[in-house]
Amino acid sequence: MRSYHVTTLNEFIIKRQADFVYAKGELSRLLYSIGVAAKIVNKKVNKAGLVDILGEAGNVNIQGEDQKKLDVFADEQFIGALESCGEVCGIATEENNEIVTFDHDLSEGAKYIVCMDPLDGSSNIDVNVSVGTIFSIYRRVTPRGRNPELQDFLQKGSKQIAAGYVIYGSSTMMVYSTGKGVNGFTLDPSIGEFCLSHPDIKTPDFGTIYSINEGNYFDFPDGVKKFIKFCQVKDPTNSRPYTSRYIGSLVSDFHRNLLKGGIYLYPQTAKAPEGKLRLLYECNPIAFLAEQAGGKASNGKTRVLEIQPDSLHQRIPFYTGSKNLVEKVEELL
Ligand code: AHM
Ligand code: MG
Repeated sequence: MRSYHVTTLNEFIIKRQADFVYAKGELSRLLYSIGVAAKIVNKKVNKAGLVDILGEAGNVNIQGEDQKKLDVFADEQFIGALESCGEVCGIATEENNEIVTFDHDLSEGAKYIVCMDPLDGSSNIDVNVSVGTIFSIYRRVTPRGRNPELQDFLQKGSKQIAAGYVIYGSSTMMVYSTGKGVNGFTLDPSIGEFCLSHPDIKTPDFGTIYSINEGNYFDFPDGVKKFIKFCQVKDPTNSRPYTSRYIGSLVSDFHRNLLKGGIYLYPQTAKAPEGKLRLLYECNPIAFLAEQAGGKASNGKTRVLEIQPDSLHQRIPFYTGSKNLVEKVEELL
């Protein structure tokens, strides 16, 4: 008789705890809480297409409760989960202008802070396109036992302890790294568990997909325009190895390119002179995963993980994915 065993996210987190000599389970509990909140958000995202039937966001539903916009709902879920897990002393999210600090007894002495985009690409929900949650975990730098400060959040990406994303797609996945490779878990809805489906993800060194909003072409720096032409022109063997794919949902575009090999580009534009994507909770965690999978992430000049942040919602130009393509963009820029 054959026996099948799936490794659940929770089992995996606990097994991996042993990789860290003095680990006391704090990070494990934190990651576990993110997994639980992700399942709750997933349930809500899956029902998003029913809002026209059950009531629009901003309206009052049949039970008399206010319907919340999904990004606000996701923000509240993750903040609530991280606050009650007791391992986090504060969080910065796309939905909050300032840092949110947890100053009750439970979080007293917690050593981690989290930066998060609770529901990235949420403008795509109306048309049933995959969206995602992106998270980044740091150890605080100010002393424990009091409220965290801005400087705890303005750390270089290279200081991340862990980072990951959840993709709410044709299936829901959580992909994360604690700095020892990248692993992906697919949610099995029948048992309500994330199961290890993509162990030790490595991205191809030579990618062929490029993902960029070409509608902004005339605003792009010359180097990016040259890069697009480089991808479009046939090579000496008269074939065209590169192909363009752009969903407009960072987690989905990055996830596809991570598995298949490619580059995601969001340069500065006239509308977004600093770039569009946020360093703390979009670029840094994605860059951490890209590097852990053998890829690269750059702002065109500098390794993303080496950039010293100066504000919570700072934006940067962002190029990430397979080595051959990120190096090519850097060369042309
Ligand atoms: P958001 O944080 O407001 O959702 O914006 C981020 C999203 C990314 O997911 C996506 O890659 C990018 O914005 C798409 O931007 P554009 O529509 O300009 O191509
Ligand atoms: Mg976002």
